[in-house]
Amino acid sequence: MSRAVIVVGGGGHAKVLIEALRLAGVEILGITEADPEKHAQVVSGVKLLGDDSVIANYGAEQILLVNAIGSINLPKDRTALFDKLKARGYSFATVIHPSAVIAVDVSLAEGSQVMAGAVIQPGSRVGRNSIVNTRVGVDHDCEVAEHVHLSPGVTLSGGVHIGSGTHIGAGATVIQGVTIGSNCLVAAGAVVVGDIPDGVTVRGVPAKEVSA
Ligand code: JB2
Repeated sequence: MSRAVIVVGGGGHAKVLIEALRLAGVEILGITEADPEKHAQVVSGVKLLGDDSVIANYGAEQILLVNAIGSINLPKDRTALFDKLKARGYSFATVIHPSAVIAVDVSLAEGSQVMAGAVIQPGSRVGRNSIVNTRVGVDHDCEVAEHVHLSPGVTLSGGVHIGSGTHIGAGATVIQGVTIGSNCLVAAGAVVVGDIPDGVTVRGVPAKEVSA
């Protein structure tokens, strides 16, 4: 990765990303943060530059952005931030922790983030702005769409498809060949053994739909 980056968001996910960026030898110019009360802080040794208006001080060809808005539910804020800054002409860095094990033919789209200890097996693809978080296993021939969050410890068996905007909670397991639609929420620890339509929330072992 050639260009220096600005990390957008100064919370817990920012710390995880900064660690991966540092180990990958990426220059970090600073963090932008929406909460003005945090502007005097330093996060993992990186200074906060101010709010997102600071980004306009840098040309889109000068820097790359890193989306540090995580999610514990549907990643709507993360998605909106990505779309807003893309519309302004900026590009996002793809962040890969050096300890991740990624097969040579795996496709990682713009702004995807692969954290420490993750394993992505041959034939799999990860879409734009998606997070493959700490110790996630993505087995062979999986399709993870854009704006998806695979929380720490998630296991996708072979041939699993995950639709855009879906959040898979920590430690959840999805068995071989299952398709989960867009904007779904899979609760932490769930075991998904059958397909899930768009917009559905499931929890439990085996995972069952949660009525709204
Ligand atoms: O539009 C924004 C914006 N919206 C929220 N622009 C900028 N620059 N910053 C924004 N923020 C800031 O992102 C919030 O003010 C907050 O400081 C930060 C989000 O940090 P927080 O600690 O609330 O969560 P997180 O997104 O870093 O991490 C969540 O998701 C991760 C995947 C947490 O739930 C983590 O525990 C989780 N591992």
